Amino acid sequence: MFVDRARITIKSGKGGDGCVSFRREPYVPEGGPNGGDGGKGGDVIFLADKNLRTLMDFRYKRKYEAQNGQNGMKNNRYGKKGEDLIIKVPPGTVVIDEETGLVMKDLINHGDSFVAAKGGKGGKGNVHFKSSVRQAPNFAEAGGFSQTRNVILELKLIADVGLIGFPNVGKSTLLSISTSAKPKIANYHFTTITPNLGVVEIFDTSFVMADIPGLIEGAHKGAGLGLQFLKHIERTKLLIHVVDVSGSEGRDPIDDFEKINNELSTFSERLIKKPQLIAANKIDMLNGEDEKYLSFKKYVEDKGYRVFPISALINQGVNELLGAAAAELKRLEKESSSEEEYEYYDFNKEIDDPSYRKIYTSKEGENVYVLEGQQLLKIFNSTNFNDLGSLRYLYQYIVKNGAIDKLKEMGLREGDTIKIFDYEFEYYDEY
Ligand SMILES: Nc1nc2c(ncn2[C@@H]2O[C@H](COP(=O)(O)OP(=O)(O)OP(=O)(O)O)[C@@H](O)[C@H]2O)c(=O)[nH]1
Ligand SMILES: [Mg+2]
Repeated sequence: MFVDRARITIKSGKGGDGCVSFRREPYVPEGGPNGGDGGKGGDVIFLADKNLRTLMDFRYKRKYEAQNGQNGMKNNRYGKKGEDLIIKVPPGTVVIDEETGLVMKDLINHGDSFVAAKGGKGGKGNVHFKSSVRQAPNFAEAGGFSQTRNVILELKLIADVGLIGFPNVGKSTLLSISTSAKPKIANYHFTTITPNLGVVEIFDTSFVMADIPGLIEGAHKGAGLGLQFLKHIERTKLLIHVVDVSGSEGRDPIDDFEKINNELSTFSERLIKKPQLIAANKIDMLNGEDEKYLSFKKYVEDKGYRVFPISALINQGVNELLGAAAAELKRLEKESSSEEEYEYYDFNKEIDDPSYRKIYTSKEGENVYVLEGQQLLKIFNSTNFNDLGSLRYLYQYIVKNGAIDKLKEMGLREGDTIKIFDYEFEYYDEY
């Protein structure tokens, strides 16, 4: 089975919490703080591995979690770092953030990798919060959050040349005669239901050729098997458009040619702009009706394409076609490095410490301001509300981030209420 799309959920590890602890020594009544830091949570990393060819595994396992960081411990011991989770995917896999629909990374080559979900930072132990005025910090920092996201994996075959055409025109036959690939060949439509790849070796060079299921009218809308495979050929550099020029199924070659190109251009602008060589196949079946071929050839050449009369069955004309393909690839290589034009996910927008959202509400003439935010929640969760030092740390964080200034701009006055999650306090200037 060939699986070319999967949806999975990934979750990075939460950071370990910092520890609150104090030295306990005989004859030392008030030992200093010695709570160690929590370990960082593990990252979720995608890695392209050439030993994989499909996304099949992702059908059966859909949840992927990296390890949490261990909490800090007393005696200044660090919590262990959570282990990263490395998810191997075949080269050619595009990783898409489901929520935004944006491409996070295009893992083209073996060894390409990236971090798709960052592990939370380890929280600082209370040993870090000791100061001249705060000898016994009764709080520590909570570990950073884990990140959960749904990602879509899309595998696009990476071939240099794509074979396209109606069903039964001889695409697989051409692949089998040109490479060591052994695709199924039979005299009915949709013999090929998943793409096949083969390596063509010609002269002193080689290239990868992909045979995809036959296209039919409406393929761009999903008719036949077309749609899911059109995107595979988006990545090829060159197309070989195979046409049954003998019209053995009662269709007209010119009409076939136009219909397929029409599907390509409706699917994407880039696809129709790809260079095409035309393989006029099954010439062994012309039975003297050469003008059928000749009128096709003239029509197509007038449109600026090069035509190669071949018989894939009896291996006639195939070398000329493949030689031309190799030469065309060389030329294209010099011309450009065709990078995919995706809109990429912006990792910089992913703010580790989001500033607060400030929601202004008015209740019975009294103003209530609400502070929110991931980082704030983290500090809030670490706060020991019975400890003045801990409260002060929370408050300093708010001031340091300019939240009080912003609220003042919004009209914050003495006596107004500031709400932080389920905690409310009255604001006084001297804080
Ligand atoms: N006479 C003749 N028959 C051919 C030639 N090439 C392919 N065929 C026959 O055409 C039929 C279809 O060939 P395939 O290679 O399976 O065609 P395909 O384009 O891969 O078809 P789908 O996978 O269904 O899209 C088979 O019976 C082949 O033997 C040729 O050059 N001459
Ligand atoms: Mg086939």
